[in-house]
Amino acid sequence: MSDLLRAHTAAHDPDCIFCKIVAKQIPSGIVYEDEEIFAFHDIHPWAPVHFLLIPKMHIPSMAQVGPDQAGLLGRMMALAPKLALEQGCNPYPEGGYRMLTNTGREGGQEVQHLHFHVMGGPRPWLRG
Ligand code: IU
Repeated sequence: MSDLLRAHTAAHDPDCIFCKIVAKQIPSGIVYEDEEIFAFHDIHPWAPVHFLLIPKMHIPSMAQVGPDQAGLLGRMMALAPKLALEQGCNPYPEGGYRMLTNTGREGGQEVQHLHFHVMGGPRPWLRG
């Protein structure tokens, strides 16, 4: 782990709502779970399919990510198309999905635990 990430990261932040979701202290619509990755339905979906893909480890945002997290992030990116199809997104290229992450206040980030929005399904959507 990089010094930067160590300085900003604990495995679990007791005050973080997404850490509580990962720990199942707060219920969620679970889409996927393995040792290091968790996915659940967004409570306020913007699209017919809208789930959040997160690391179980408490990483506040992309601003704390460095080369040591490349493997984890790669596994998350590679998982997204599989989960998107399982959740009802139509196949590429007519279907597909949108994946985005907000970073920091000016980037529109509201929850300070790294998360990727995965959205898809027939348009139009609420946003974009
Ligand atoms: P943002 O990128 O930090 O702005 O997105 C946070 C998302 O987390 C937003 O779409 C919320 O609807 C979603 N969310 C959730 O699914 N469950 C929760 O308990 C909370 C937020 I708090």
